[in-house]
Amino acid sequence: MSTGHARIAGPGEGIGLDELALATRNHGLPLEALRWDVTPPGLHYVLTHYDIPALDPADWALQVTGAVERPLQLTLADLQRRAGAAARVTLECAGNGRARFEPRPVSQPWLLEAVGTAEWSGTPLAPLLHEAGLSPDAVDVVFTGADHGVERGVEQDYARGLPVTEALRPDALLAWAMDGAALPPQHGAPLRLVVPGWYGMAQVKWLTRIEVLTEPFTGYQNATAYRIATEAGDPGDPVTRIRPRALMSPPGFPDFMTRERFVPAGPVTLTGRAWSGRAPVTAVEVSTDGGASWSGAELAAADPAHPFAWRSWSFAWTAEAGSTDLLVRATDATGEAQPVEQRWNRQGMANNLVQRVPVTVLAR
Ligand SMILES: Nc1nc2c(c(=O)[nH]1)N[C@H]1C(S)=C(S)[C@@H](COP(=O)(O)O)O[C@H]1N2
Ligand SMILES: [Mo]
Repeated sequence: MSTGHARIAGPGEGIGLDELALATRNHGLPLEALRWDVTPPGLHYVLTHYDIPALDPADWALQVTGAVERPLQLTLADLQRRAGAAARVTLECAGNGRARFEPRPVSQPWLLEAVGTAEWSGTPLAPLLHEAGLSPDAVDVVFTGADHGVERGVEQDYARGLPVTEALRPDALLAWAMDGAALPPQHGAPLRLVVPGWYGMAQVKWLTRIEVLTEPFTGYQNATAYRIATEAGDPGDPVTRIRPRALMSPPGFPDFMTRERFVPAGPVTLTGRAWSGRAPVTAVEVSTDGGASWSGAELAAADPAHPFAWRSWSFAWTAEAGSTDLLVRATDATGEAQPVEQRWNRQGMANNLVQRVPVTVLAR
């Protein structure tokens, strides 16, 4: 029986072996890697629902079908002869922050680290849809991957529908390269979709099929999985663009097991990154007293060449011996700041609760 809802962990229930199995397959960004503008290969987070499919680029082809005048079939070589395009984009999984929800929806147990920034390159999507002659009545465009599995009793190919207005954005691209090299298997080789600003679930990997629909797509990943609802049975709202978030590179040095941070007393420059998929980040604030007071951080100027890439921030802190919690929060041009109290939902989606970094400052 499929409910589409994540099971909610019981009071005090620890992370189970099923969640651990997901966590070891789907790794996050080590937060110290926030130091790079573009995440070094291998440190970008990975999220794969089923298995990485076996695809031979030599006999792989992309179908463009559905409500189009001229269905297309293109090999990788066909695609690579088309106009080129590239974009530096910060991707974040919609489940980022799930394991911090109380109670915890049981699924991939991300804390904060399901994020990364890459230079994606390939060819723009819109000209391909126009060449196929998409119907003027088009509503959604469905992107299907070669990976196959079962989720809450529903067997499926991974498929996501995207509103046609988003699919026709000039910056949506079909990417065959990441950071200047062929896509690695875990990131969708030979071809994936990149729609800047949207949470990760929209960035379909191992793409084999693009289908134009004249009505809304009702597949599992749109209608059931990626929803924001608090009540069982409530269809809720779809997960779409990335909410604002700032993260801090944890300062000082960690305890191996607890990850608690130790920082020598004195001047410390706190640094990190901030992003939003909805509107430019307008402010980053830091609290060094556990959230009692907030001060503005220095935010790097927006780079018009990379509107959907994270921006760096820094904050000068004078650390005094003792224990404290460091917090950071971003606000974007919609006016919305990250919440300091959780805004819970059943699927554990889009939890942009502020990061809290407990620190012990060592007297020197
Ligand atoms: N075909 C396919 N595409 C997919 C997924 C998947 O399981 N299958 N996972 C999605 C999710 S939930 C996320 S967060 C991103 C992760 O992209 P990455 O692994 O390249 O970081 O891929 C998306 N694209
Ligand atoms: Mo995701």
